[in-house]
Amino acid sequence: MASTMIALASASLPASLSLRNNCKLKMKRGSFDHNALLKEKRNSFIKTKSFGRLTMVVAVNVSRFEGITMAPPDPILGVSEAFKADTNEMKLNLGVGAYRTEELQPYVLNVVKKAENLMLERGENKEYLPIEGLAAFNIVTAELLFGAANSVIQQQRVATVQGLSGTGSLRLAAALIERYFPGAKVIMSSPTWGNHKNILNDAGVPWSEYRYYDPKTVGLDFDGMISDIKAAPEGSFVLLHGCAHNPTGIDPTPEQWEKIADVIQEKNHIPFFDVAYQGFASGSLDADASSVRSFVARGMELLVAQSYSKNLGLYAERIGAINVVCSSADAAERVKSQLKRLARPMYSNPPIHGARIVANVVGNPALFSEWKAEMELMAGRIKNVRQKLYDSLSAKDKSGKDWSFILKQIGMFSFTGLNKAQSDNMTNKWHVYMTKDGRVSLAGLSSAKCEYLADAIIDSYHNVS
Ligand code: PGU
Repeated sequence: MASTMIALASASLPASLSLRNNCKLKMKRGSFDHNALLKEKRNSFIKTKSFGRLTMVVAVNVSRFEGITMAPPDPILGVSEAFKADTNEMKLNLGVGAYRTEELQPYVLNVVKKAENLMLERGENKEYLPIEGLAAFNIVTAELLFGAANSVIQQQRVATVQGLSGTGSLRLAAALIERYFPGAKVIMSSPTWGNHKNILNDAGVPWSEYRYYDPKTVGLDFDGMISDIKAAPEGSFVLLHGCAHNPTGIDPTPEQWEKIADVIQEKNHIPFFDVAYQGFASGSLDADASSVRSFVARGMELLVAQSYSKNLGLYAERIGAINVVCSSADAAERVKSQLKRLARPMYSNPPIHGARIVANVVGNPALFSEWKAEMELMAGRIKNVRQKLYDSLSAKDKSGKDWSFILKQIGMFSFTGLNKAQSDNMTNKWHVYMTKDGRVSLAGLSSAKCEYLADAIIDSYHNVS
């Protein structure tokens, strides 16, 4: 194809490009892709002129990604990046919800190491998993969540698909909602884990919030929650944290859960649980699944996303599952087939390593009981620092402020009530890294650092408005 390139300076280019005047005039004869050209023109990096069958194209030597702006740092994972860059020796990373030892080191559970040794001994292969994931994992994960004797398991009414941890499992659920419940809304607590909104936005699922946290009582706004769930359009999906609500650490009581279930049933809504902390709230796997199980016991259909990031410390293995409880085995089979269909073009099939670890730990009675003991240890360490932080705050703060809300919260986090400016002070002055909503991860705190953290909180609370 004949084509001539002529160097030319263009006066009509954006000012930012004026220094880059090494533009080229491209002349082509015959056919030309006008649609592509029009697209380019819209980006204003290419100018055209037509002379009958001749088209002149001015192609500019700039990045085709020039129009892409810098994304802001992630409000949670971005905190770890900022922490790494800080050279102060007092620095403390209470941003991400990741368990640390008393020495503030990452922790690989002993049962995980044992399971990995077993896997190595067996010399297992690295073939692709089926789209739905490892069969042995899918069985144990549903049993762990609902209880092995639960009728939904016995009657095969659960569609379980291995997901890319909690996030990926939520994303699959969102894709299912978008495809099969078009226009249906997801309602979520205010506040909630920040990524919930991103996940639903990217899946194209509309959402709104229900009241949850009451800053006056630093507790649950139960009446607000109930009336907002009631007011949502019939058939909405109600996103609920199964236990250890993130970021507030405030969970409904068993009686309140029953009332929430009543309203959801009345309004024909569909519960959509996010269970990222089973075993981490109370130290007991069963107690932490009781909200989900009480809804299931009512015969409700529901969705549950699970994660093993925290309770087995498998953060980077990306292991979790989406479970859809259906009213019949037949419906569950169809739902599962569609979840697989959604997963296939997204990531094809999930990773095997974490799935094997979970299957080995949960499926082996000795390792399972060892896991429970280790989890109690982790949950216990967090409870200890929670108590110590409260004690330090109460002893040091002479203002009479009641800090007991810290003891009422459960799970990995404490929602301190510090505002953005106060949280900024925590980081800028005290080198305490935390999310800007006032959340601190107690899983990243040691007993030795409790007093320092208390000083930082008292200073930020009283001296910054
Ligand atoms: N759901 C909730 C409520 C969570 O808190 C988290 C993790 C997840 C799901 C997803 O975790 P996966 O690792 O995908 O299984 N939240 C932590 C971890 C950091 C993050 O934001 O991903 C946190 O610090 O809030």
